[in-house]
Amino acid sequence: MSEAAKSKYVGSRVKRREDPRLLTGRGKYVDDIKVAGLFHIAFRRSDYSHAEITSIDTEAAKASPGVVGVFTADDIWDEFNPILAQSRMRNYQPTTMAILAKDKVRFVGEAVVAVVAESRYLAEDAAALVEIEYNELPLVTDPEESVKEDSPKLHEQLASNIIVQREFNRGDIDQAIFESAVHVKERFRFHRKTSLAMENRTYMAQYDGGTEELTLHTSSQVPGIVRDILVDALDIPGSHLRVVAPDVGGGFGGKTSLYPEEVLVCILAKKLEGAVKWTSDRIEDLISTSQGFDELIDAEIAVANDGTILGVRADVIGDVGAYSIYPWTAGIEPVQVISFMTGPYKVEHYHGRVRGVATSKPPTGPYRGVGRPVSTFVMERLVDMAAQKLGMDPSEIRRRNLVQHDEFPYKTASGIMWDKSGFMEGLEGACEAIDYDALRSFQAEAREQGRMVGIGIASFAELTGIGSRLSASPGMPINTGTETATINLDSTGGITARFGVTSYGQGLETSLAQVVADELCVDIEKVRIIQGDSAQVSHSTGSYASRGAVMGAGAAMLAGQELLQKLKRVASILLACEIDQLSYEDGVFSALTSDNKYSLRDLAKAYYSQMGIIPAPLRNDIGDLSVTRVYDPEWGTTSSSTHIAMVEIDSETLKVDIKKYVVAEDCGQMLNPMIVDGQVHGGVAQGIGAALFEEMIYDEQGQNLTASLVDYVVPSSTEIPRMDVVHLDLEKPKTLGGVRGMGEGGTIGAPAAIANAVSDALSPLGQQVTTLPVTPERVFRLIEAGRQG
Ligand code: MCN
Ligand code: SMO
Repeated sequence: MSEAAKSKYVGSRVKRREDPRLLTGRGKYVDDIKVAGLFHIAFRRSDYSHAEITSIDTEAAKASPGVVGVFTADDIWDEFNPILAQSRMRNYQPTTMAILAKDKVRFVGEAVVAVVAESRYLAEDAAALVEIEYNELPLVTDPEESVKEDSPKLHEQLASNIIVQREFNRGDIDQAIFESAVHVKERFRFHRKTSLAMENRTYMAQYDGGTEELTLHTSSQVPGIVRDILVDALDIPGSHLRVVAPDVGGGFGGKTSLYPEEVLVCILAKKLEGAVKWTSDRIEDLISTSQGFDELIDAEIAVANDGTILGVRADVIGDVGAYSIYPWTAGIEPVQVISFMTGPYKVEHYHGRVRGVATSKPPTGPYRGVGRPVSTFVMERLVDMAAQKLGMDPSEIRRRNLVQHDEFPYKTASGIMWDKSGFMEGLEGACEAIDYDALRSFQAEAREQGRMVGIGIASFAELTGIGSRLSASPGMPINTGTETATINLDSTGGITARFGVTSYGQGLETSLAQVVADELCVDIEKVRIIQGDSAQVSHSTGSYASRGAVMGAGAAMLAGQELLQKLKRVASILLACEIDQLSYEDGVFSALTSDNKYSLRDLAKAYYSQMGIIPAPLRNDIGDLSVTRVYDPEWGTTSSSTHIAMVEIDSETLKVDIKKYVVAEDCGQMLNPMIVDGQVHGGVAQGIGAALFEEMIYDEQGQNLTASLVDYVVPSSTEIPRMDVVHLDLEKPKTLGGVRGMGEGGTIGAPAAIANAVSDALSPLGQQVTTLPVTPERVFRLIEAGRQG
């Protein structure tokens, strides 16, 4: 909220304006768009994880009813420029994105042949008739094997399977360990996940041969990024390529990358001079959308007698799958694990190393939290294990190590700058809200009765709203540092605000309307928000990395303030008074010197249509009643939070029941507290999934054993507890409006809090959770080990 504007909406629990539309089936998703003469794609995908393609026979498919074309890599090879995610990371080895597999397949589910037909049914029937012969190659499915020098290579042109490497070094970790009173060393594993948006990926491209315009409708979180790369890939000017993300049914990171199918619909629409669509079915989605996490972490912590953390070491192997995703690269997930490993704590000595290794699985990419759910899991487990050895309460060891008030800005061992945020207040706030001491007494009593009750704390910090001084991945091919907002008053008095940041469930359509309405002092119903259309803004990227609120609100404030200045100039002419003699309230200008009034509608009419009223030179000077502004928060800002969970493990079923859950968080100025609550609830729900249920399982052949929602288990409402969310009202950051991002935080804290709670419940048995998800089977094994050991 800029100082000039009154905050009528910002900070209020405004109901989401998109919900009536989305909840009553009136949303318009890509798959809902009706186009005459639309062609449909069905894919033949690879059944093998690593194989040469020795022959493809498409004759029978071509002859099948309704088929308009059957395409292999060779058929489209000349239609696009190679797509390569670049990075400045040392030792990074780029891999070219295959649109259709050429000569070789590298994971089960990789698209090999595209069949285009008059209906999806006919396309599927024909795709079944395609004959592909493969020559199987050595397996590259185990990351620990794949990392070895003598392992078979997935990409023959590369030096090794290690396609990403990075290291951070501060101080002397060996010395810190040597000097420590307590040293904990453990191997952790966080298994692979999928983003699992409700709406599967879906793309529809239309080519108009007359105007040479290409329009892509895509279920993307980042239509601006998609537009920019397609311009390069297809050699088509941006003016002739429109990329639209209409309603999008969730993304959670899985829709932040460019996908082969997205490029392919464009190539085929051009080739066939028509409209071509592909909508993923659930199986395709589970085997081909970028997946999350999947790291193996050897980690150590060195702690002094008084609980001070002396040093941390982490050696990470990330199983990044077969290719680098565009534009983030395969570094996006595993590199963040070591970048954020030391969390919100003061750690003087740190050594972090990561190797992202290629395996025959779908690429990993951003998934809500990106790296930080994993780093937080590891760090928070280490802290708890050290506390246990010291006989110190988990809350106390955190209290002693969190960056304190007067220590901000604090530079972490990996070079991240934490600006002032409520690290301590989060811990204290969560402890207070859950009545921590009472909970510990309750636990002690329950333990006496032989019940497995555990309490887990997780504190973390994240960087949100990052601007031009930081990129999600160093040296990425696409600039993702700024965002644009255009606000205009049209000749009927209509107010339209256009944004590059996109909405796909997280509520920006409402929260940005709140900001615009406040800046222009108008009723929120009067503000129309347009997002997700590359033709509406010159540059956009989209919403990811919890930046939508910071970027969008910042750009809206700048544009809104400037537009108001323009409107004041017009009003002062219309009301024949000086600007400082104007009063402006609820969309109506009045002169302090007379009874005259001008509503925005009358003002717009007068300005645009009643030519005699405004002198021409002034009109030429003021121009359109429209302002476009770009916001760049440069380094972004820190958000922080503490989660506390209490769980009880059922001794019969081994179900982990979450009895209590509290989140205390600092996201600066909330645009909409109801949306923030919802984001925390949803984020924690996904974190609970990651902690207890969700795992993408591949066998050693690289076959996905969880390619349906029967096998890939997500939590339902009955597994998600009631939660208390405490919003800390503290000093605001320097971002415009004092906003910090928060859309991912729930997912960052929950796996760690639950892993700590389950470990605490099992501590009488001397067991620690080191693998997530800690499914009932893993709980069983831990209990068995405890009973035997
Ligand atoms: N918000 C607010 N006040 C703040 C911060 C945020 O009111 N101080 C509101 C925002 O206005 C927005 C929401 O909370 O409506 C999230 O804002 P922000 O943290 O800026 O995150 P983004 O808008 O960039 O959204 C992306 C983020 C990410 S990275 C993932 S992944 C994710 C998430 O949000 N995917 C989601 N939340 C999701 N929620 C839904 N329903 N669906 C997804 O796919
Ligand atoms: S994983 Mo979120 O889209 O940055």
